[in-house]
Amino acid sequence: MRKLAFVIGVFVLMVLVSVSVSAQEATELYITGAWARATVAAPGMGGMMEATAEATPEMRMGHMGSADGVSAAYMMIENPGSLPVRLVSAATKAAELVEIHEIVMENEVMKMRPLESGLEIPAGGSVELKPGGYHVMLMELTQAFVPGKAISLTLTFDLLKADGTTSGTTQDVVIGVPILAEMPMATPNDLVFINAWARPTAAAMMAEATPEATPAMGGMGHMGGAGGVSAAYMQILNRGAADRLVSASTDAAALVEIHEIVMENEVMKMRPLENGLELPSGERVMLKPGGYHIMLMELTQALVPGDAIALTLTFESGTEVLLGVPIYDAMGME
Ligand SMILES: [Cu+2]
Repeated sequence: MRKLAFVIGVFVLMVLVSVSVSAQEATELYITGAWARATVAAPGMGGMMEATAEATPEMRMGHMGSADGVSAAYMMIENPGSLPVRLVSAATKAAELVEIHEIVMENEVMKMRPLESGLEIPAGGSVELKPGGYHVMLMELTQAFVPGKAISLTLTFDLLKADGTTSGTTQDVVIGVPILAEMPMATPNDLVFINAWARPTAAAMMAEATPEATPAMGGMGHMGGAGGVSAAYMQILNRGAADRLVSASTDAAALVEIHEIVMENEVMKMRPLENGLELPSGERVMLKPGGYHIMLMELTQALVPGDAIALTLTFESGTEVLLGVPIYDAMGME
């Protein structure tokens, strides 16, 4: 009898453990207001920015303007989950060296240093990365950071147990980070964009084409480099009043429309949403392959995995959001 109770006990324990693991796998973070500082002036203006006038403390300390260049990325990270997480590292192909930094005062001198154990975001809490504080330091840049462009940034989080110790599991979150010449105005974060991604246009990706990319769909078989088509997907969580996504634009595509896919006489068709995409208050709307999507047509450049595009979303309320959208194939990740 005691042995049976033990076996049942072990079984119950295993079930509990597996439940907690799957709960951790479902960890979802809300990352809003991401941006990175430009290292050059806007196109056409020419030359390097005046480092002293424009750079954030991080960049001045990092010898901005030197040949290899530095920048920093900022954002708000919210953790709506029931367990804490810790941002332990970040990576991007736009920089060889990426560190999570903090800025501290030592003997009245501002210094920045790597966060040895990462940056913890408590359960139900949030942490803001901003100029003069926590930041993702981008060093040994592999490209100029041009205003209006965006970079793809992979954030690696250690999933923690309730007591703050590691669960041994990490989770990568890929975000797009738009590049700005100066710190943006604080914007309301009623709208949260989760898991945004845009389809690569490389030929190798055609095998996984979805309806949006199928030649049968309005003859849009031009997946490929410039002049081709792609689509952006994301989840939009509206924590504010009811609103509508009415338009989108990016310098990566000459023509951008908000589409839906419908069945007409047993034929799948996509068409523009005449009145935009409704975003009911308190709800989450999914843009995904085979459903709502932001159609990118007349591409001005190939969309290469590991890069990102800057997408401006305009809402009926007048809100405008500049969102970085990383280019990668998320098809196998749902
Ligand atoms: Cu479409």
